[in-house]
Amino acid sequence: MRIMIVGAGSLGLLYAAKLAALCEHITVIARTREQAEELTARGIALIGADKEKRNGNNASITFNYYIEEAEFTGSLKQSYDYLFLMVKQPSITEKLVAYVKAQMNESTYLVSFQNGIGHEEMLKSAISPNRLLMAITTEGARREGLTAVAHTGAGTTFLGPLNQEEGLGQLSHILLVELLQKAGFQAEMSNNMDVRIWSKLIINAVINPLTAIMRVQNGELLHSTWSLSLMESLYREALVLAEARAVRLPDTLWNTILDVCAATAKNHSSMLQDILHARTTEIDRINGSLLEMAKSLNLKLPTHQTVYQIVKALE
Ligand code: KPL
Repeated sequence: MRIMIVGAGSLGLLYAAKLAALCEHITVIARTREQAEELTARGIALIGADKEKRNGNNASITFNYYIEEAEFTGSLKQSYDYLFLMVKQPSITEKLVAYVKAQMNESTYLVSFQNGIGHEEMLKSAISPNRLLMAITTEGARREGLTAVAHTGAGTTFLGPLNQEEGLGQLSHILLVELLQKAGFQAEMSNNMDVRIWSKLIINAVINPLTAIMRVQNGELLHSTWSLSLMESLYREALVLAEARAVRLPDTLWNTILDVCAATAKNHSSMLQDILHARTTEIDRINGSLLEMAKSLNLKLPTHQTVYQIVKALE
């Protein structure tokens, strides 16, 4: 299989390192020339649960970079079966979407891995819905420097079409799921990605801002009654909103949130990583999206409003 991964952050490097030995070819697109050159010189080092740093077999990976400022006019040089879009949600700009589109041919599928909601509209306006898959993952990963990534917690990856009507008829994706499983990821096809996206939105809306504000690893949230009660308030407020929008969430979602904290106990959430590196966070697309939806329904989400304002101040 031939895969392009756009985004050389923690998830992009994790997936590239684990898939390298199983794919005919992988191209990783970094944001800067410096990172692409470092990766070309050193390859990706994967730090496993045992904290050992291993330089994998990167022979099948090439590294390149995307210049955000430049108008993209290049044409497709390689053909890919899948293009994994693994940049943070705020980086999905019209220019990036045009770049991504130019890397696809009529048989390439785009798999979009983001937290939050909102980006799917921009993708849908440029990429045919039958070429678009959404992915939701709870894998925990932390980038260390430009070329190393620590796998800080095993999670699950769900993939599926954006529109339920497209169903699971696309048997070809079974090969992708099997490939991910062979690489060591727990992966599944899903035909209710809307529910998965909402569930992940709530998981992130509960875990990410609190870890960013408290500057703690995900597991720490489980160790104090007051962080647990804040988590519960965030969860309950989000549930009221989901109900008002007739989104049917699994009854087990609260336990899933606790399980994600435990499974990624040593992880710095992506929002904490952004705050620590003075980057824009995804708060607008996570708690901010919930607040926008609540406003249009005349609902109040006071705990979300508070964490939103604190994270904005930290940004
Ligand atoms: O998705 C995550 C994130 O950090 O954005 C979790 C699952 C919370 C893992 O840290």
